[in-house]
This record gives sequence, C-alpha cells and structure tokens, in this order.
Amino acid sequence: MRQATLSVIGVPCDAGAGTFGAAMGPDALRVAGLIEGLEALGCTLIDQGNLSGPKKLRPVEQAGLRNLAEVIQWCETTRDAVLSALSIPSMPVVLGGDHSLAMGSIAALAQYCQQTGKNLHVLWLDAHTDFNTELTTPSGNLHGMPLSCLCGYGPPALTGLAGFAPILSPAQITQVGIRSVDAAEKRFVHEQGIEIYDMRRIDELGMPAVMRSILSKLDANTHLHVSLDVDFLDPDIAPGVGTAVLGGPTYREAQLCMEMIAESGCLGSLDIVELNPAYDIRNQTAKLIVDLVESLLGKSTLIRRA
Ligand code: Z70
Ligand code: MN
Ligand code: MN
Ligand code: MN
Repeated sequence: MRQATLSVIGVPCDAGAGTFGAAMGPDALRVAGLIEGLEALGCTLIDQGNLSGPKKLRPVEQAGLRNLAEVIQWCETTRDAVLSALSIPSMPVVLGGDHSLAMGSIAALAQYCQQTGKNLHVLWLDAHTDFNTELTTPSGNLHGMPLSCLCGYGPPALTGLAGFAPILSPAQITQVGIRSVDAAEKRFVHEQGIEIYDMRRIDELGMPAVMRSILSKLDANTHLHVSLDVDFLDPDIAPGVGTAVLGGPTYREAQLCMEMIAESGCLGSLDIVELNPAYDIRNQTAKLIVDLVESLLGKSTLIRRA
C-alpha cells in the first residue's frame, strides 16, 4: 500500500445534509496536512482539487427528498471523477462533503468491479445506518439514504447511477459503529439482512474480534471500499460533525480498526465524509482524520513484531 498512487478528489457538497458546513470538509483536510501526510508514507499523490457543483445558499424547507436535483448532480460528477481516477490507475480518496456523495463514488466502483471481475465490498463506518427511504425519512435529508438507494430503493436517477440496479446487494455491505437509527429505518435495514456491528456488539465482542470477523470474509480478489463518516468516531475526539452521537469508538479503537484494514491488503478506495469544520475546535477533527487515514494506508507504530 505504501507505494500506491492515490487520487484525492474534493467534493464540497452539503446538499444532502441538514446543516451547513460539510462543504468545507475537503479544504479543512488539506489544511490539516492530508496531502503531506500521505506523501510522507511514500504514496504518489494526484490532487484533483475540488469538483464543482451546486451550492446550498440558504436553508430550504422542502417536503420529500430535500435538494434532490443538487444531490443527483453532485453524485454524477463524483461518479465520473472516481471512474477516471480508477482508469489512471489510482486509488480514489474522496473528500466530502456529506454522505450522499457515496452514491456517486460507489456507483463508479460497482461499474469498475463489474468490468474487472472484482468482488466489491463496502465497509460503512458510521453512527447511522443511512438506510432511510422517502417513506421512512424523518428529515428529508438524502445523506440519511445513500445505502437504501444503492440497494435499489429510491429515485431512479440515484438508484441508476451505475447504469444498472441495484448497485449493491445487502451481502456486499458491512456496517460498524452504528448507534443512531430511526424506528422505521431499523425495521427496513434489518429486513434487508445487512451485517451490522452496532456499538452494543462492539462493546461485547471488542473491536479486534469485530474487525477480524469482517476481514476474514474478504479474499485476494476483493476491492474493499471504506466509506468513513466522521460521526463514526466518538464526539469527544471528533466534535467536527453536523450530527454528533455519543458513545462512538475511541481513538484506540478507531486506530486499531484502520490498522487492521491496512493489514488486510484489500483496501481499494475511500470516502471521508461529514467532516464539518464549522463545528470543529481548531481543526482537531480534521487532524485526527489525517492521523487515521495514515494508519489506513499503512502507517504503523509497531516497533517490532512478536
Ligand atoms: C437521520 C436522517 C444522518 C449523517 C445524519 C440522520 C442521518 N437518520 N446521517 N448524519 N451522517 O435524517 O435520516
Ligand atoms: Mn453518520
Ligand atoms: Mn453517514
Ligand atoms: Mn497514524
């Protein structure tokens, strides 16, 4: 992983979120030293800069799916940028922006894996399951719905982003860190049979056993996509998010999670989403993410192996 070529793609969108500020995420990560940190690991970096798209100018009260046209536009642009990064070839590292953009990045990965015969698996690190639909959403915010759309439940412009639907089957998804799920969303995500390691399971089993179990199911032909919602982390260490939920993984648990993924050798692409610098304290959350992403890409504190 150390010698990999990475394409960094900034996606400054907050059309899918209920709050403002996630659009500043890509720049906050660059200010925190993401590019230099990855270069120091020996990675070749291609910084594609930030994509452009519709800005959210003022809060809009809207029934149904809020800012749907804007979210579609951002997802299409993201999909195309991720496809071109893959064709270089390079590992896409998408800097959000709100979590709705994962529909675009994962649509691109699904197309790529179909063409190359790879097995796509999505590791969704989040406090939320993001499995609402138009019928279950309490907010209308599309960042609460990307996984249901990817599984085929949603407006055709989103479910069809890869040119086929569904883009993902539930068996291709594993969720870790879950601790905030709406009532109707809970019924639906359970019905779908998605593998979910919620915080209760992490408390009982411990992060090492959880990660071992997840990673043991991947093989050499797996393209692992990590979709890291910053609200996965405990707000004590990561306050810079629009929707903080108490009781997330600690610094040690998060580091171990990243290091074990790196050691699997399966990591193929990454989204970093929902960082909201307007809620952060001196950019500490962005700096923490840089630290964690370094570990995800192979930086190790091991002095010697047993
Ligand atoms: C809630 C909804 C959500 C992120 C909030 C919240 C969804 N389930 N996702 N923050 N990242 O409105 O659908
Ligand atoms: Mn979340
Ligand atoms: Mn999310
Ligand atoms: Mn580190």
